[in-house]
Amino acid sequence: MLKFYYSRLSVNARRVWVTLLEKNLEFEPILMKLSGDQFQPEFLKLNPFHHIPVLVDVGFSVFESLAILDYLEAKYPQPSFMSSNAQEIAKIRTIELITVNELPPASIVLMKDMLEFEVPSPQIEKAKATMATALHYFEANLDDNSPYFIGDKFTYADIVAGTAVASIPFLGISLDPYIKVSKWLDNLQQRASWQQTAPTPEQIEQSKAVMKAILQKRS
Ligand SMILES: N[C@@H](CCC(=O)N[C@@H](CS)C(=O)NCC(=O)O)C(=O)O
Repeated sequence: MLKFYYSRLSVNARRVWVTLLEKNLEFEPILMKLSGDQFQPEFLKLNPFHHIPVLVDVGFSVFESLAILDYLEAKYPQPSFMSSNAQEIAKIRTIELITVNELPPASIVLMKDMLEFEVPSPQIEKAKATMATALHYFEANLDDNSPYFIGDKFTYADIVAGTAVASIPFLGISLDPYIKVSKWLDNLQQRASWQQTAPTPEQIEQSKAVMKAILQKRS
């Protein structure tokens, strides 16, 4: 059976978790405490960079969330969340890569500010501007008459961007000015996979100390 190493609050893990559920795959969830489990020698054999998520499929292990999604799509193609149309593939990949390349550095700055680290205000303004650019881009790529980025087809663009955008309000940024993004997120939140993987307010509160320790270690 598939083994999925994850943590409840990880956006990087949530995109894999949603995909496993949406593909109706059976898996063993292995909950990691990021206060230290990721540095255990057995885990470092799976990912020497000490990050979750990790997926192990009968002895074959993959880390890096987008590589895991590629693996799941190739090995378990039905239902598919990719397209075979060139323009749609480009659009899906662009949205995935904006999400994983642009949002995390900005999120870390905003999280540090929220957790009362001393962050210079130009850095905070830059992080907010990056968030706004990404949200404007998503808004411009959604359509009033379709539920998803690729019309009626639910794809990795929705899974990857949707699980990340859902966490943006916790960083103190309102999604209200982004009407289409808000409606799209409401659609996604109707899905069982979203509801099953959403962190509770208590879990978010409890995770703050762990996040603070990880950020202190990194800086
Ligand atoms: N690029 C990686 C990022 C993974 C990542 O940063 N995971 C965080 C949790 S969201 C983690 O494991 N942090 C613990 C650590 O680095 O020690 C991916 O997409 O899988």
